[in-house]
Amino acid sequence: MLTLTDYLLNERGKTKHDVTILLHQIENVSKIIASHVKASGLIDILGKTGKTNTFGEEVQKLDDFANKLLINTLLTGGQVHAVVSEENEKPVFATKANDGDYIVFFDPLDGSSNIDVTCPIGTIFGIYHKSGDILQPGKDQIAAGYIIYGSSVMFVYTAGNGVNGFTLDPAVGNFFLSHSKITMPQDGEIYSINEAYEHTFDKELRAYLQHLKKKPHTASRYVGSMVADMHRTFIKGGIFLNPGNTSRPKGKLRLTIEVNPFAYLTEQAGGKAVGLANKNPLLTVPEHIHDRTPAIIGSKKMVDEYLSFYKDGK
Ligand code: FDP
Repeated sequence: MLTLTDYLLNERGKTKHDVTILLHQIENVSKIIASHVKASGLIDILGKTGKTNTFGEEVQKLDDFANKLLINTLLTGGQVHAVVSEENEKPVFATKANDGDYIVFFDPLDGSSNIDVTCPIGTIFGIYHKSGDILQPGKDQIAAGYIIYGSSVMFVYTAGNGVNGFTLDPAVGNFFLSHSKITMPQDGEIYSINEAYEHTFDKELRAYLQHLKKKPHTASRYVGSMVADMHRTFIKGGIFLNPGNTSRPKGKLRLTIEVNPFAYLTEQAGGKAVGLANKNPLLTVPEHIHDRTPAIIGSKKMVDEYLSFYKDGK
């Protein structure tokens, strides 16, 4: 019975940067968020704040709570130089007294439109060293991960040495190693996309979707919460697509906050991710912290088959 804390301590010293304490702080926050998510149907935290974030999207109370808790914990914990949240227009910096070495990008509660229907939601994070600019390519991530608040709560992360998953035992209050060295199946049978937008996709993607429908055993699954759809993809294999379309040429997902952490985890798990112009999103230097990118992520063979529908892979 190895806890996440045991695991983090065992890993100490094996990587160039020591993010043990920082990951432990994220773990602690995630337990508190998890307890609030579980209670959200019972207490009067459910519902909307009535506010919109800087991008005009509705902010829900639980998002607000998770966001403030993460920001306050990380900025006062002595490990972090700056945080970049999906809910904040600009980075927030630690005071001189609390200044640390790391920059953490996070989405405090991804898939928030699923909160009030009790579907899985999650927290996503990506960690960089402050020696670079705030805007670093995803390949420079030191660690990345997500916490899924579903039928179980799981903490899944990589620090460049494989992907490991820990499941929360709510009675004990500890995450225990349950999914050691997660490997994404090389091929899969599930595609995950919001097909309501099919008429807005390019002809290559529409042809690929028609091809999938003709393949035996192919199934479609779309929760509409990236963490849940990607978690299934890690475990069962498949392909997750949030492509550009005529109304949103760069898609909906944020490069730094959502796509890069999952692209790094996917690479570590033996899968494949492509973004804008079907290139590896981890190589893109972001121009803005809230840049969007198309994201096609999943089992290597499925992503390669998707790419074969594009001339020159574009
Ligand atoms: P949400 O808006 O509910 O927070 O980027 C956010 C996200 O959810 C992802 O988790 C999810 O994959 C995507 O949006 C769903 O987008 P569509 O509703 O356009 O399918």
